[in-house]
Amino acid sequence: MRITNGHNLRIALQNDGRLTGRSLELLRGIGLEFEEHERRLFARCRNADVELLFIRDDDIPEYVQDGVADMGIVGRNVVIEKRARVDELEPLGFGFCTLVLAVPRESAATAPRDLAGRRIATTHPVALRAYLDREGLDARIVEIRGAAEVAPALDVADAICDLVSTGTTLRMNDLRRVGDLFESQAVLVASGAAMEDEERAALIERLRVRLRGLLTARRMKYVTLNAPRSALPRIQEILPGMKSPTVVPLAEEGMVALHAAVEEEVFWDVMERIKDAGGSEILVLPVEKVMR
Ligand code: PRT
Ligand code: ZN
Repeated sequence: MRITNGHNLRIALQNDGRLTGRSLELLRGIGLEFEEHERRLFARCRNADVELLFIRDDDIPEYVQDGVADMGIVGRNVVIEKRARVDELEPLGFGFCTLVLAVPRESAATAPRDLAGRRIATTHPVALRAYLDREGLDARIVEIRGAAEVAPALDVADAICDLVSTGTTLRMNDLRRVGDLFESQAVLVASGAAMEDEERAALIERLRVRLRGLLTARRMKYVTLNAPRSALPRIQEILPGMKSPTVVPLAEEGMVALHAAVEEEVFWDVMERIKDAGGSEILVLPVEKVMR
């Protein structure tokens, strides 16, 4: 399907970083076709009136706020740090991390309050300031650009406030987590101006609906199975979710085939109970494959 309404919609993405690959993959997943070339600022979509703009992630919130781009994909931590006035439309389920406070392993500090009067190095001074004010904690913020984790070893700071995902960086630098500020992930944001423009808002809404559908599909598995008709009420009770399953009669007398979508988190539990209830020939497919 061609998405076009005569209005150019511009989406800002990180040009080269942690979020780039998954952002592009998500946009392709909702049917946008484009070729991105390294170090190019723009990419046009072949099948939609959409243009991609590749920039540093730090610039994305402001560009979207000012309407230079209509939408963006960026870490929520960056939106917070830039104090950008943008509409957050959807969390995207990748780029998960937590902004934390950490101290050298040998430090006596065990909680954020122990950092009163201390120096904290961070690339997130705005978020840290807000946190310290909220907690009534008086500490000195040492704003840095690069790797915060080396600041204590260089005696530039007594603690750091940095993003953590696996925790490897903290461990490798002999740092210990003493408090969390907030959790973050990649989010889809839109500019207020674009949302007020009827045509652009309509296109944004279409892309958002597709994204939501794709993200939901990724959390689901599609199941087909056979069962005696007599087991149907029991199986329908076990199958949680979306809608009632599709039921198709089979050539074999008294047998039916069922099709249903099941959430990934409860999937194995549900499958075991369905087997106990008489289900057989269970076949599982990722919903995404079925969608296409
Ligand atoms: O060049 P540009 O400015 O565009 O990129 P950048 O270097 O500023 O950002 P980049 O690509 O490193 O991160 C982009 C976004 O990814 C961040 O804004 C976060 O929203 C998200 N993200 C998710 C992370 C991490 N996880 C993460 N672990 N960003 C940074 N880190 C760093 C962290 O700062 C620390 O140095 O990774 C280290 C810790 O990782 P672990 O796995 O060892 O805990
Ligand atoms: Zn950056």
